[in-house]
Amino acid sequence: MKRVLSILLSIYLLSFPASAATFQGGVSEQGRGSSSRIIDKQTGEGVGGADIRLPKQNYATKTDRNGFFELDTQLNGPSIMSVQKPNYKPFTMTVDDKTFNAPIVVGIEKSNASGKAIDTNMYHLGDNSFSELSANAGEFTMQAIGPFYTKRFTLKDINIAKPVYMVIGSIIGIDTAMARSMGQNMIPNAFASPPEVYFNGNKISEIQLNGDGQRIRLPKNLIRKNQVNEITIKTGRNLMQTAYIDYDDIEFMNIFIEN
Ligand SMILES: [Ca+2]
Repeated sequence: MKRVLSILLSIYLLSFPASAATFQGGVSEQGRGSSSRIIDKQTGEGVGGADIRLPKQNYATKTDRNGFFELDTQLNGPSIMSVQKPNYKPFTMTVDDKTFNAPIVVGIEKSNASGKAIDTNMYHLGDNSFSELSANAGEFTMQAIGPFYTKRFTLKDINIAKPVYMVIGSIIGIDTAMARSMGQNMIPNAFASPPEVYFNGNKISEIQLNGDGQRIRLPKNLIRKNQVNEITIKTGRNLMQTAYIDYDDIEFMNIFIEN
């Protein structure tokens, strides 16, 4: 038995070179395998028949029965890639034209009671007017729904004694001064105020940077257990434009609650 286990372990290690790590639930750790693949984070086995989507490119594909996939589409600038499979937590990550220069390995997790999906759709906030140098450069196929997004949901089966987080799977297009200083956009002389997050009518956070798996703690005193709760995400404005209101055009996808 021990021998079988050690052989299995060697096979596992062989299939993952020492330098390779996997993308872990929203944390953008760079992973490099021999071919792009979706695996089960716990077992390391390929996940077949997973849906892979790039909503901005209006592109969709599926993994083969061993979890391998190829993206046959052009990426101009950052884009959100989603991976969905029944019984697994919806997963998103930000990709760009460099991501697939070498194949990647993405680990997805079985869904459990600690994660609750609120909204797995992709949304574009703003006014469809943006600079080619912004953090969201590239073609928009989605029309903006306006400057804010609101979602109502019931918080059932949560343990208030433990921290409760709202997680945004992926967000792109934020043009704050901080995003610019981090090299996330190249606009030389314009920047925007950060998107604001409201929970049950109270401002609880500002989002300064683009990225995956951003967790925002929901203040305990604001949580309405077993009742309807409401989150609102309001995009920022271009602070250099005073003649008219120019909302920052951002896109986000996959909102869930972690407890
Ligand atoms: Ca705009």
